[in-house]
Amino acid sequence: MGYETILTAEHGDGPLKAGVVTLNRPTQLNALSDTLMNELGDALRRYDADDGIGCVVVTGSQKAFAAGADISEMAEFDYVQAYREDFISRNWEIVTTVRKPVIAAVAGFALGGGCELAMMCDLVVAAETAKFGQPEIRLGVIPGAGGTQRLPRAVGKAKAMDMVLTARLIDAAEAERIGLVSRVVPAERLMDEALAVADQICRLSLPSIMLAKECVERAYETPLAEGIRFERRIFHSLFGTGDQREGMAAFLEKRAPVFRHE
Ligand code: DAK
Repeated sequence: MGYETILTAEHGDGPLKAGVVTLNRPTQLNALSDTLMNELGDALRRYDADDGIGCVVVTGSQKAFAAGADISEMAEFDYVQAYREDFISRNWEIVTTVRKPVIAAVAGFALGGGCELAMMCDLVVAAETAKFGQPEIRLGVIPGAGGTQRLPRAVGKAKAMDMVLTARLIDAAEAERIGLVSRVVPAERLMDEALAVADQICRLSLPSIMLAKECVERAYETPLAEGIRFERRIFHSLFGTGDQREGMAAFLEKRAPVFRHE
């Protein structure tokens, strides 16, 4: 696509493939510049709209998933500029509007906006080398891409306050223990594991995958009774799909299902 700051590729041998986006500003440790976030948003939108794609993997390098928002771009901001340009909301929030699953494959630093970007994804697969943190307080600001909200929801107040108020970095083992990441693997296996998760998702029924994601997201936005009601309506609606018929018939006939994503 002629991107400057990301690479894109497709992976898989089934009818649905995984889109893979690699953040690619190695000399700045993948600092999340405005251009990078525009390009990431563009790639995610394209994959979300592509009928041949079942989910997306976002990754960085072995040294850094992303070392945060680009400090050199922010250093001279004033309040009016940050507000008028709708800094962060304008392009970062696109990540949260993707309806297909987004998997973060994280090695090395995931700091500030990098940690926040990982938290915007649905599932985080981390290398043993991964380090997560919200060090913005050392720059005289605070997390500005959802960190003060998503972190406590993911790991609870005690750990979130520790990370946000002291800038302490946590390693992959602690991140897994407190619920920030889904799986931890040796660094050399990171992409194999992330792509295996992606392949597994791509082989399932896309409508039920997308609706399952929407239901889990609802858990963050609604009281329990409303969330349960939402889930129940979605569950009922899935009996209108061919994939439900196929999935249950295949189970009873002791064969693999062939989902048509309809
Ligand atoms: N931005 C720009 N450049 C960065 C960068 C970043 N976040 N992180 C690293 N780099 C650059 C370094 O400047 C250096 O460039 P050169 O000097 O080679 O030109 C190169 O990447 C390599 O970095 P180091 O030489 O520092 O490498 P080390 O291995 O020694 O250290 C490190 C790695 C990750 C520990 C260190 O680079 C570091 O501490 N980086 C900054 C981490 C950080 O503070 N991240 C949080 C960024 S702030 C908002 C307000 C605030 C925010 C958002 C919104 N609103 C008002 C809405 C804040 C968001 C953030 O994410």
